[in-house]
Parts: sequence; C-alpha cells; structure tokens
Amino acid sequence: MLKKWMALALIVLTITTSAAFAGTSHWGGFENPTGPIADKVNDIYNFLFWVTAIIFIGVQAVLIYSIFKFRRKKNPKPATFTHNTPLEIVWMTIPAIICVVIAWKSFDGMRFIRSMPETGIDIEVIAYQFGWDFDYPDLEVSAPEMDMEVAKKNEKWLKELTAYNDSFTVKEMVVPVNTNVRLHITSRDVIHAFYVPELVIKVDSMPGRINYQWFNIPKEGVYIGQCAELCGSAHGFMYFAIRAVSQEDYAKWVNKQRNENGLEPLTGAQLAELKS
Ligand SMILES: [Cu+2]
Repeated sequence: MLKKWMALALIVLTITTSAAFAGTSHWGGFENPTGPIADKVNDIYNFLFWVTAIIFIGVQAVLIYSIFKFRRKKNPKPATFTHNTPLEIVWMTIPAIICVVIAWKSFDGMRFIRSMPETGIDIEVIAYQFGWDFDYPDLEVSAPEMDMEVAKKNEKWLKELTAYNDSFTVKEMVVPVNTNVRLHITSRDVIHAFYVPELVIKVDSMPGRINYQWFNIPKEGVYIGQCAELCGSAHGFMYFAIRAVSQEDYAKWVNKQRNENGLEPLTGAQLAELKS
C-alpha cells in the first residue's frame, strides 16, 4: 500500500514540477538569448534535448516493460538463446543515423557561428590583467572607461558588483543595433576569454594570436561580459559592457570620441561606408 502511495506521490511531483517549469520563460537553455548566434545555439540545444529525451523515454519504456513482462515469478524457465542478427543490425544502424543527424546539425551551426560576415564594423578586443581595450581601427577611436560613480547610479548590475569590490574599471563597447560586429580578439599578457552570456559567445583571447568572433544585436540595451579564463587575482572583476544603441546614437557616440581625439566628425554616409 505504502509503495502505491509513494509511486502516486512521485507521479504527482513529476507532473507539477514539469508544469511549473513549462510555465517559465526558459526551462533549461540559456537565459535571455539575444541575436542570431544565440538563436542558433539555442536551436541546437533544444534539438539535442528532444533527441535525448525521446531516447531516454524509449529506453526506459523497454526497460520497464521487460522488467514486468519477463519477471522471474511469471517465467520460471527463461529462454536461453543469444544473438539475433536482424535485431543487432537495427540497433547499430539507428544510433549511427542519430549520430550522423546530430553531427550534421552541429557542424551546420558551427559553420554559421564561425563564418565572419562580409560586411560589418570591426573592433579589436585586447585583454590584459585586468581589463579590456576595445579599439575601433577604422574610426580611430577606443571605448572609454565608464565613469564608475555615474555608472553605479544608473547601472543596477554594476551597483551589485561594486558592493563587493569597487576598485575595478569597466569599459563599454558601443555598437549599433542590427549591425554585424566583427571582433578581432587578442591579449597583451596571459590567456583570457571574452564571454558575453546573453549573446552566447565565448572566445579565448591569447597573447600572440588573433581569434575572431562576430555578433549582431537586434535590440537596444546593455549586455554584460566578463573574462572566462582564470587569469590572476582580479580575474573575477574583469567585467565589460556592450551597449547596443540606435544608428543615430552610435554616430553621435563615434563623433564624440573622435572629437576628444581631435579628429574631424564623420558623416552618416562615411560611417555606412566603413561598415563594408
Ligand atoms: Cu582575464
């Protein structure tokens, strides 16, 4: 009797927790995935989830069926044969096909993620102990440090972080929305990693080597990034921000930086040309 109640309780628990998770915006997967790369990775993740879920359910169903159907009590004299050639061919072929489909889906995603777009803006990312430089070589500007006192008031995430340690600086890469951004990533000292969780990109920044990555942000906002390779004592405070703004605000920001560097402002047409 107790066993029956326990089984019933387990079933109810399973159904209610599944329902609870299904009601949230993401159950598993990535938090707030943004942009084409995040969509692609999410797509592969969900595909793999269902492939494994169906395999799991299928295997468990056969297992439970066999346990009941062929239990010793009902089968005092079990069969003693071994091997079944057609069956063995089937259970080799089906998993092989599943592996090929998973590989095809993964390599297709990898090709998309690793192919730098033909047009876009170029930014050089240079990591160092402990911070980041974001240089825009075509525009002859660099991302400035955030004014931490102002930023702490406006940026909730920064306020939370600086509650633990406020002796670090954050640089803000400003990019226009709906534009391909091509990153050329390197390091000045040790190995770091450029990681932006919401954009689902993570690339090592290695001294003496340039790695590449692209992204495209569809909606305005701030996307927080951090170093994802243990690189020294202040690794945990090696944050940066990517701010996606409208095309007009981007042009304003570029010209403000150029002005501070004593350079002529660029027109909208000149900026558009630099994207190709
Ligand atoms: Cu680092």
